[in-house]
Amino acid sequence: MAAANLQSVPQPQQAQGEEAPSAEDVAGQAYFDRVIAEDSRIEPRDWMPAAYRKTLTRQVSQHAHSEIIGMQPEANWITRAPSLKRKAILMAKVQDEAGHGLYLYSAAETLGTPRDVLNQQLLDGKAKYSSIFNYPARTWADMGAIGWLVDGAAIANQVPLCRASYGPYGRAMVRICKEESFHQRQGFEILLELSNGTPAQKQMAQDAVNRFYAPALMMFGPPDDDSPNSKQSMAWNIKRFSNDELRQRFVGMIAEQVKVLGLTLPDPELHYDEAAGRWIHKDLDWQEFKDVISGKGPCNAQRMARRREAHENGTWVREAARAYAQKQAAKRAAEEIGAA
Ligand code: FAQ
Repeated sequence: MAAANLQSVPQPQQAQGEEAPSAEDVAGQAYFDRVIAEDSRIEPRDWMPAAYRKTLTRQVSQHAHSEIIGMQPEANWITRAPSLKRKAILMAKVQDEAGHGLYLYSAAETLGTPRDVLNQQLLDGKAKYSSIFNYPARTWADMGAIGWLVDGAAIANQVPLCRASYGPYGRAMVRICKEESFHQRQGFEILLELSNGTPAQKQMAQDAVNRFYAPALMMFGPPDDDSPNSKQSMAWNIKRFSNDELRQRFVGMIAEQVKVLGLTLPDPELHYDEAAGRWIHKDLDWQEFKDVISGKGPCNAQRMARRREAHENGTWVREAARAYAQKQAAKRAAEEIGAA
């Protein structure tokens, strides 16, 4: 960390009864403020405010949990995909999501909380994951709607996160976004093929879009007025756009793409208001959103039961990996003693 000139740094406000900040904290805060003002990056060994570390740990770990829980609705369809080629593509996509979870847990760990602890928070029902994965995937067309709408919303949200001020998170997002872009295209292609198929196939595609449209718009989070974290996260250059700004971009994008699909969005009010310079879409049911993120969505219980079961079933793998690591460490220690 670059040394800061302490005399030129305004002293942080000290509340009554609180200890005065140390010289290291004062210098650290000054360095942090300068990095953020220069739109540069904070790295794991740099000083950072406790609240910055906390909000990033929250967001990055919630994001990691979403990738892992998000494997379930699609994994359920691998055996039922309509051809070998479709199975292979879907399996690759689900594996990619597992990889995203792993990059994100690694990024979160650099903030100081071990992965086991983060994972336990999920298993205990104390950590959130994206609302969207609490909706069921009922038909094959839902694989198309998830790819097109859910991965599409994920890209709209995550491309700006490639510039997040925390280095490990921003770098993880670069690779994730490349893979998400393949995911979105595979979803679009599934819907396009169904839309050009029999009337029943086209209807199945339309039904899937109808069911996933509003939940996909809710992925961007509550409206700006009701988003407690946005302002500070934007001031810290973690988020680059507000929830509503990103929702706007996304709805504008899909309003055009749906025409190529030959389908419609279930939103008769959807139009671009030239005077206001924004898209007008239907009101979203924010009570439903609150219910879903507080555990009362259609599939919350099922998703968490499946995750806990998978964790239990993986016990022997973790034990074997630990035993192997201990054996390797003992071998290395013996070699070092022998070499001394
Ligand atoms: N679901 O103050 P804000 C994917 C929570 S990955 C659940 O606006 P913030 C890939 C929020 O955490 C999808 N909870 O919060 C894939 C906060 O909780 P708190 C995941 C939500 O953080 C595709 C509270 O509400 N993507 O899809 C949701 O500034 C297919 C107040 O909200 C990410 O995580 C929600 N939708 O903004 C995988 C992206 N929205 O404080 C498999 C990174 C809000 O009580 C298959 N995250 N909450 O703990 C972000 O960009 C932000 O965290 C937001 C929320 C935009 C999600």
